[in-house]
Amino acid sequence: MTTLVPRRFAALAGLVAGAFAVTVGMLVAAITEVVSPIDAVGSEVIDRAPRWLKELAISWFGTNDKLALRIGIITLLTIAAVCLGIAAVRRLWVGVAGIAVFGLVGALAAAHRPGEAAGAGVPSVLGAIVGGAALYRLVRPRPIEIPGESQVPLGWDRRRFLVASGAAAVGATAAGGVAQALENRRVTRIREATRVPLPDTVTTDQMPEISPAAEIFDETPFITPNDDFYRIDTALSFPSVDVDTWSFAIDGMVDTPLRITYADLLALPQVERVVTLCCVSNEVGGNLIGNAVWRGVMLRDLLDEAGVQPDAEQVYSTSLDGWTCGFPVAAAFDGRDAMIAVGMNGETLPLEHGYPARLVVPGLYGYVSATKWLQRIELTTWDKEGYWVPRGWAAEAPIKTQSRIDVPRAKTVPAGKQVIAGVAWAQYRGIEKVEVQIDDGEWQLAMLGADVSDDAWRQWLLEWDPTPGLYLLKVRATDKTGETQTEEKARPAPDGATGYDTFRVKVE
Ligand SMILES: Nc1nc2c(c(=O)[nH]1)N[C@H]1C(S)=C(S)[C@@H](COP(=O)(O)O)O[C@H]1N2
Ligand SMILES: [Mo]
Repeated sequence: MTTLVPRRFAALAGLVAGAFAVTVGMLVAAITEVVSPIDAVGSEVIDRAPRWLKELAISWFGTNDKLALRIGIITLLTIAAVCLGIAAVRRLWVGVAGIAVFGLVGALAAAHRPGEAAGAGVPSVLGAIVGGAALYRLVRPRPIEIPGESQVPLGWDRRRFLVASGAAAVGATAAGGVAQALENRRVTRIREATRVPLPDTVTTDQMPEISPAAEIFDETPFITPNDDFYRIDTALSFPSVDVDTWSFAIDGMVDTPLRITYADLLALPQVERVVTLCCVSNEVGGNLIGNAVWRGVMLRDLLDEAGVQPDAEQVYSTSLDGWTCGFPVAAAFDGRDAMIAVGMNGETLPLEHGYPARLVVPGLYGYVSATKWLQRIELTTWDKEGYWVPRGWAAEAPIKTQSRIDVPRAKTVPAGKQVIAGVAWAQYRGIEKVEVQIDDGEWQLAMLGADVSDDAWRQWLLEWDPTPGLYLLKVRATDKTGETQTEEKARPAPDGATGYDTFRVKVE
């Protein structure tokens, strides 16, 4: 005869065992420097998510979408662990098998990640074994001991249960803490390396002259500081890089495949260019856009050295974490300054933005061109598809002419002299003019900030002296080909949002 663990304690047992499984998996992964089980599953979710879900995640959570994903996974695991704990009371094998299934999913996900070997599945397997053992230990039915005639049957021993679960909880917390500390140490190690300044070897060839006249209002600085620069990528953890061993290849349909180390890259002639980078997921009026001075090597120089074969159609690049994208070979040779960047705004390229090297191609959305943590540049045909293409995004994606209202920012402003201001961009074509419409009035020409580069955005400003009332502000830009941005509203997918940015403001 046996006595069963009460339900709420069973739930606790499931929770503790689940936590133990996950944290031991994380710890083993951190020690062996392979992808953590949670990140592996998270990355698989990202890779498999349909387009509408990705769009929804970005529109709900913006650049916090990864945090939201982690919280989502942990919530699901918590619910599953509680259910497995309760189920294990009546059928112990259900609980243990459930943990095994989660372990298997984690192991398969980890082994499937680009750049990870089959051994990356080991942490999940070990975690599942430890978690399964903990669950077994906690909810295993015990024979009832009847020590003395006059005493109640002991059976399930609450005190013993609480001590065991307490110990498991402490173990899980310790494993999780050490795992996190090791991961932090790994990232700190790479960040330290990014603090090494780049050699002072930029050629003065077309150095960007950023005249003060580019800055005609303060709210949106012409150059976006690195810390404020938007970050979009599929990476849940940063790839491990060591510039002493890192190199990238230029190969595929070339005469001479190249392998270029960090030292090689820094020894090549360095240039600087002001280029505004923009995400295709940027909504009209959105902030997934930033302007920086990129420093690096002209891509065409390296491609010339490799000798691109005439049949090559696509410059297809891969990152250290297995992300891919591609753009037409023509874009590397049509005169635009596509570059392999190693520096950003006077600093070594930050880890978030692709250290040690990334691609920057003026006039193309990031998802087809701007590979961070560069690993390989392959010359190939359009048969190969970049990461986002099979996920419903266009294969070719030139940046659309757009403009944004940044001032006024508040919904209510006092009457009197002030400005309406913002930025406009049409990378590689350049901005010709910006016009503002107030309610149904005439389109008025805005004043433009200095034209630093056709590849960079331009600030614009219109003086305004409103009396109290409600106003609807609209902006539109015209690029140097004479084309005015379309008023037609389109969602970001498949190749970039369109429509006029508007702002409704109350003047008091
Ligand atoms: N390795 C890698 N590079 C990547 C991506 C990615 O997911 N992984 N995302 C691209 C996208 S969609 C954009 S918009 C830009 C954003 O660059 P940033 O994060 O430096 O602003 O990086 C591109 N490069
Ligand atoms: Mo993007």
